Amino acid sequence: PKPSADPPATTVKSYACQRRTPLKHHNTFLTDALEILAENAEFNENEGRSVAFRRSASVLKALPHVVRGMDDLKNLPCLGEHSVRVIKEILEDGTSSEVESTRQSEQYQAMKALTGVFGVGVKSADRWFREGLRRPLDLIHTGQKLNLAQQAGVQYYNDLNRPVTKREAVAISHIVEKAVNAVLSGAIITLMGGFRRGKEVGHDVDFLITHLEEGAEEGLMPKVLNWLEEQGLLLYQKTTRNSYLESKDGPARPPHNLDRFERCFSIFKLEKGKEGSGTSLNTSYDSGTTEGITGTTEQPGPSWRAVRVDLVVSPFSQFAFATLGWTGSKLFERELRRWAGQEKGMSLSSHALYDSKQRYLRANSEEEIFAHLGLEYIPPSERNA
Ligand code: DCP
Ligand code: MG
Repeated sequence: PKPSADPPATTVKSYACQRRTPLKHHNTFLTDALEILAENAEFNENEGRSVAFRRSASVLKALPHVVRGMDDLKNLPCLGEHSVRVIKEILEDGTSSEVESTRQSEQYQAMKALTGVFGVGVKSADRWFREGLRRPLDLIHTGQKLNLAQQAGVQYYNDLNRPVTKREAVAISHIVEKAVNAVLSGAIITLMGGFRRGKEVGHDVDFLITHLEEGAEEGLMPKVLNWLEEQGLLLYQKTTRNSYLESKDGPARPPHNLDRFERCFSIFKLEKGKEGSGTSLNTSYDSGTTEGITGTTEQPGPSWRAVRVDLVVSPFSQFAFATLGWTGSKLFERELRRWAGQEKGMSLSSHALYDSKQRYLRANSEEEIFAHLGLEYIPPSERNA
């Protein structure tokens, strides 16, 4: 330790939505560890603990330098006692015993593997773990009753756990554009989620679809899905109507906006070797095999792979909110809503923003929403909280 002047203290704001968090940062050796503990807390359905670890990790992601000693943590917000203890151990010993024992625990590994099956949540995974199941194939061997999503999840397990590349995301974009354009002209299709934030890989590909003409987007989802099915491009799909009623409902809320948000969880069949060519569509797929919700019993082979794709349709009046809500990261979203509620008495969703007097605040861009919230605009590439 040298007695010279300290480097200027880094000031870090306490809400993730007040900070710039780049994709690549300097402290993955710490954040990976904290995120293991966050994940394990989720497996134990301890949300408070999980969010605490995620917030700690997120603060370290925003630092412009490597954390080398405990002095570097001075004045940082959100670092709870437990996180500080873990960080200290890693700085001193190179690893944290708690993180390592978690990583190696049978429960963590089994929960990770079982929740890694598309359609399997923490509750089912935990029940199966208690029944002695450990791996996805155990679900088959022990004859568990699986819903259609889980059946597809097991069937395409390897593909769905292989990261989707940017190149593949672009290939899927071309397919989605072609599908949407075939059933409605003038629709706007935007890549959301991690890829919008600049990630090179993702666990899925997220799209938001809208149309400048309010109402033109109605009924779009089933038509798009039909088209995709006819082309043999869907391995699985399930559409849910997003219940826009779940939050507190003010009289100012325009009734025609209710129940219009549709989300489709799907699995695409992506032909290999055509990524990025712009002509990923191919009519040589076996015909008539995609009826219903699990279309095919084929296994991915050398010619194609399964890819998780989420499609969301939004009316244009909600497009800015939907864009902000679907860009992520998940923690950034959570922090935006917390900021809105706790600091501004407002209520933010992917549909709308209401002020403290329940008045609807109109917005045509993400920039306007940040302004309504009294926040400096943070571009998508710096929302990797
Ligand atoms: N989202 C959210 N809350 C949810 C689900 C989604 O806020 N319960 C938002 C934020 C996410 C975006 O939707 O960024 C897409 O969700 P993903 O799970 O696909 O997350 P990412 O795209 O960020 O990550 P990945 O690269 O793993 O797909
Ligand atoms: Mg995603």
